[in-house]
Amino acid sequence: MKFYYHPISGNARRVWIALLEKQIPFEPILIKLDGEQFQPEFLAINPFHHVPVIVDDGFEVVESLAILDYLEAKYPTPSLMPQDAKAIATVRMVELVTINELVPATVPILQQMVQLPVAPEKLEAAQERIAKVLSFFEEKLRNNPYFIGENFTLADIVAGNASSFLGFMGISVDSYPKVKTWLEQLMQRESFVKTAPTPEDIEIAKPLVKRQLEKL
Ligand SMILES: N[C@@H](CCC(=O)N[C@@H](CS)C(=O)NCC(=O)O)C(=O)O
Repeated sequence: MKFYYHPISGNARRVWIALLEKQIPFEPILIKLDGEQFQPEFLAINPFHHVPVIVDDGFEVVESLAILDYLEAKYPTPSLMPQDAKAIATVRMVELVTINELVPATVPILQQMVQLPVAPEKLEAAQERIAKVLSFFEEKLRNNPYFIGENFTLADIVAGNASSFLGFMGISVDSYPKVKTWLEQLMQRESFVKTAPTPEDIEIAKPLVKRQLEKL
């Protein structure tokens, strides 16, 4: 299994964590995202020039959520996806709320961090949107260690990965005690520790991130 990634890519990290949790042997291939993603060989695999991609026995999969589903179907043990209807819906809700609400809400905050001009109303709206997501997570976690009770699932990978960067953006989760405890526990998992971007990764990626944020 070939895994195309970049250490600063949150989308790639979801897949990386799942590969480690499932103990699937893989060959990591770093795509530098400094233009390397536009090389014809990579565009032939992913015309959208994004990481992550996996190539398993010649079968190419793009889009992180599709990759997670593929890994779950092909390597079902340990399971990262429940079977029960309500639990499936909860995992999907948490995944999609993360991708469609939380991640876009962080854009103005990141833009400000890299010194791009951002209107104050945009920053305020972003803070409100993030607070709404955190309240949603708080409610869904109830008093459980994970979104699906005692079971660590794709919901924890996707939401945990995105939420783990909030502190870096100066956003505290202290007002959300269940989210705070959940996140603290996740950060201790080997898969999260091993895949966390290092300060050097972040430093090297800053100009790349700035260039991406300028386009948004
Ligand atoms: N929806 C895609 C998004 C992938 C994505 O945006 N990847 C970024 C890194 S986080 C990337 O490769 N950017 C380089 C580019 O767009 O040229 C997924 O979930 O896999």
